[in-house]
This record gives sequence, structure tokens and C-alpha cells, in this order.
Amino acid sequence: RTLRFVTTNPGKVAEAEEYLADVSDVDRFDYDYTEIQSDDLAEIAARGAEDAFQSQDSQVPVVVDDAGLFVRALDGFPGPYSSYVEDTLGVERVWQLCEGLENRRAAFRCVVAYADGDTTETFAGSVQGTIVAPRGEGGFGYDPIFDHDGETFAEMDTAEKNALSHRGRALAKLADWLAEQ
Ligand code: ITT
Ligand code: NA
Repeated sequence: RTLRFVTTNPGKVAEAEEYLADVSDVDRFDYDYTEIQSDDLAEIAARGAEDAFQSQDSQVPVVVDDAGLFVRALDGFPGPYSSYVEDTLGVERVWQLCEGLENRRAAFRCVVAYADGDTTETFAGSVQGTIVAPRGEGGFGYDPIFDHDGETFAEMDTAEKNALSHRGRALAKLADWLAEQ
């Protein structure tokens, strides 16, 4: 079986390939799916997966991954707008926004959505952490400012990050579900 992992972000695919290796081949589908305006990651991912499925000439099942960083004391900012905020403000300035906060607790959330034309299913994962000054060279996006038990995600290798991460948890649920099909 093959899945097309729909993303413009190569960092995500590397993490997904490892998780889904036992249940499926994973091809990257570099397609910028329509992100509906919503504060619900599951709704964004589900609609994105249906859009991506329809956009192809073939009928290969697709997976979309929508993720974000939610800073508790900023009412969940940047949340569903994490991509826009990374491109505009940048990670360093998100750190500066958080630097003065008394409580720097945050969560990464991820929803992966599967669509095959008949069925659309979503799987969620999250992980708690603290926003810190940037450290580490690995990972991507907000990883350098997300500390989990004393290590930033950018200081972990892919396997270590996958074992704890929002994406890893969501992909594990998808893998279980696929194995049952
Ligand atoms: P696609 O939508 O094409 O998949 P994207 O990078 O825009 O790529 P998202 O909308 O899901 O993906 O990403 C939201 C933002 O959160 C974006 O700035 C990512 O870099 C960041 N992000 C997502 N997962 C992350 C992770 O595991 N570690 C650090 N940052 C992450
Ligand atoms: Na995106």
C-alpha cells in the first residue's frame, strides 16, 4: 500500500516515513492544499486532505498534517496561524514575545488527516513543553524554542523527537488504524 503525504515541508515527511514504514510506503506530494480559515486543526486537516485527494489524477490515499505551537499565556497564539507567524515574525521573535512571560508553558499539537475518497479520518497528538531561548540545530520550525524535559526538540534526533512529539503520537494512531484496515 502507498500513501501520499501532502506537504510543502520536507521535515514532516522524514518524520512520517519512519512511523509508517511498517504499514505503508510514503511518497511526498508537494501540494499546497487549501487551508480553510478555522481555529480547529482537525477541520483544517480533514478539508485539506479531501482537497488534496481530489486534486490528483490518481486515487492514491492522501495524508495531510496540520500542526501548530500553542503558548498558553498568549491564549494559544500562534496556534493555527503558526506557519504564517513563522514566515512573518520568525521563531526568534516568537521567543522574544515569550521571554517576558511568567508562565512559558506551551504545547505542540498535530492532526493528521487521511482521505481516500470514501473515508476521511483524523488523528490528533500533542506534547507539552516550555518556550526557551533557541537551542539546537536539528528538526525544523519552532523546534529550537520548544523545551521538553530539559532538551529542545532541535537538540533531539528524529527518532527521539518522534517518540515524544505531537506528530509521532498522531502518526502512531494513524498507523494503528491503517493496520486494522
Ligand atoms: P504544510 O502545511 O505544507 O504541511 P507547513 O510548514 O505550513 O507545511 P503547518 O501549517 O502544519 O505546516 O505548520 C505550522 C507551523 O508549525 C509551521 O511554521 C511549522 O514549521 C511549524 N511546525 C509544525 N510542526 C512542527 C514541529 O514538529 N516542530 C517545530 N515546528 C513545527
Ligand atoms: Na501549511
